[in-house]
Amino acid sequence: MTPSSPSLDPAQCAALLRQAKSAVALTGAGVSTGAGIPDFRGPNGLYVTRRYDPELVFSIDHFRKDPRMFYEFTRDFMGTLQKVKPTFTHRFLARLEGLGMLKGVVTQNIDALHRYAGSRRVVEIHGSYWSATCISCRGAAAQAKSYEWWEESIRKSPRSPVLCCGTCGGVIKPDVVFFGEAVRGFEEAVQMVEGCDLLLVLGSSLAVYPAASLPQLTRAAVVLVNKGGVALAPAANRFFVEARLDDYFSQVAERLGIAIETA
Ligand code: CNA
Repeated sequence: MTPSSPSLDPAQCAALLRQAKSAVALTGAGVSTGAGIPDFRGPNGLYVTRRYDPELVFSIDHFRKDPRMFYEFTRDFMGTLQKVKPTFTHRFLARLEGLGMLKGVVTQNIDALHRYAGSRRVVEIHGSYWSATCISCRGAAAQAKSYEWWEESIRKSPRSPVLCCGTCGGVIKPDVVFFGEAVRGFEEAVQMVEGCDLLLVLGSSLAVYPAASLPQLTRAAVVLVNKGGVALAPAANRFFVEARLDDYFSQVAERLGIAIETA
């Protein structure tokens, strides 16, 4: 990952977690690949397979002109999401929070798997499919609150998968943050990171701003666990661990004596 920078073995990570009073996790797409959801920049990521072009799919300008590509992506994505379960790492983070060892999770992910795993304080800075709004009248699409709703609604209208507002006929857009839109809950995310005494940065290339700026806001220990490169310069408080998340955190959990039920 960053060869010249220090790493941290699972026992050392467990020791940091034991000492921490206000640990926080910042997660990216890599935390969900173990559940079968491709990331953007890993070997099966959208930037590599090019099945969908993420910059078009998640472009707000393109969506306003023609939302069909986004809806085709959403139909496939919902098909995948219905089958997935939170990974070991999602469940481990929820358990840490339950034990009072983690203050909460800031996530760039839109898959809501932290919620499914039982995490209570989750700041989804790139939004999620949990709610949706009409781009014309700004009315909330009240029923949009589960993968099942999206999957079923799109399946019911196979000829034109684009969902429209019951009030004005405008296009419904999930409250996922697109390229060109402002992130959500960023103030809370900044407060959490500034107030933490340990930051876990998990499964993120840190290529997307402003999320990528968060680890720079703290002098507390920052443990980055990722397969592949991370765009953060080495520093005395930063530990770079090149590992698969579920493998690494199952060892950390073992050192902490925390048993996580298998899904
Ligand atoms: P990214 O840029 O794709 O980085 C993910 C990183 O995780 C890559 O460096 C991978 O090599 C690494 N990785 C993949 N699997 C593992 C694993 N099992 N263990 C350790 N490391 C692994 O994604 P970021 O989150 O950094 O980029 C932010 C984008 C991606 C946000 O806008 C997200 O909304 C968007 N995204 C989200 C999802 C999701 O919700 N699951 C999926 C794909 C993209």
